[in-house]
Amino acid sequence: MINIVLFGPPGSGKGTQAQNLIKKFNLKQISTGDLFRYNIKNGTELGQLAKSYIDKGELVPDQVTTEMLKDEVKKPTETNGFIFDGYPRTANQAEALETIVKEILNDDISICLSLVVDDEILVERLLKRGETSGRTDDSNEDIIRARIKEYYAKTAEVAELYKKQGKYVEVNGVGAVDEISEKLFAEVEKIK
Ligand code: B4P
Repeated sequence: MINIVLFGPPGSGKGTQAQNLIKKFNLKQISTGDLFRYNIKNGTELGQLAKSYIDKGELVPDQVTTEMLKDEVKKPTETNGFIFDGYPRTANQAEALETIVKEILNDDISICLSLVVDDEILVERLLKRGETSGRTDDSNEDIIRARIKEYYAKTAEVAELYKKQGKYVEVNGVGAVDEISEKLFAEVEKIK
């Protein structure tokens, strides 16, 4: 199996690149952001809780996020592996993911692909998406900047963990979507 952690700041293109990676390698994507948005849309208890954090640009508490992810990994599926998109975002989530992948899939994380994009480009991309997406967390520059700040405060440390394991690969996330995908494909081919 190929189990990919797709990593990077908000708006770095994780969701966009996950779409190309799943097609290329026949993987299943699990996006915690998408799962939260699905729950918010359907007015579930989990959605209401998540919304109160997402609307402020904060991370949803680890325990809630990890339980939701675990339920998704447990669902039976025919796949060559998983793309974890937007998870882990804290050191605690990274440890939890290791256990989940070992206990449920009897496997390991293969690689952490990290998309590197300058902060000002992130703000520009997210404001542009906010014009059409209806996403409350993309509607205002202060919330976008809060998300980027939260990323540096809590999420950047996840990179250290994968670096120690020799699984961390940085890819420039600026440029045409397909060109970035080709660079990601090449990194996955190396570990296949
Ligand atoms: P996510 O849904 O994960 O969203 P994201 O970080 O905003 O986006 P992503 O990096 O996937 O960017 P995308 O491809 O869409 O998280 C939303 C919120 O949910 C978080 O802030 C947090 O509150 C909560 N959450 C999620 N996971 C959590 C967790 N594990 N723990 C706690 N809380 C969690 O691209 C962005 C834009 O850029 C798009 O408009 C796209 O078209 C554009 N773009 C992409 N690639 C481009 C390129 N190469 N050139 C130009 N534009 C590009």
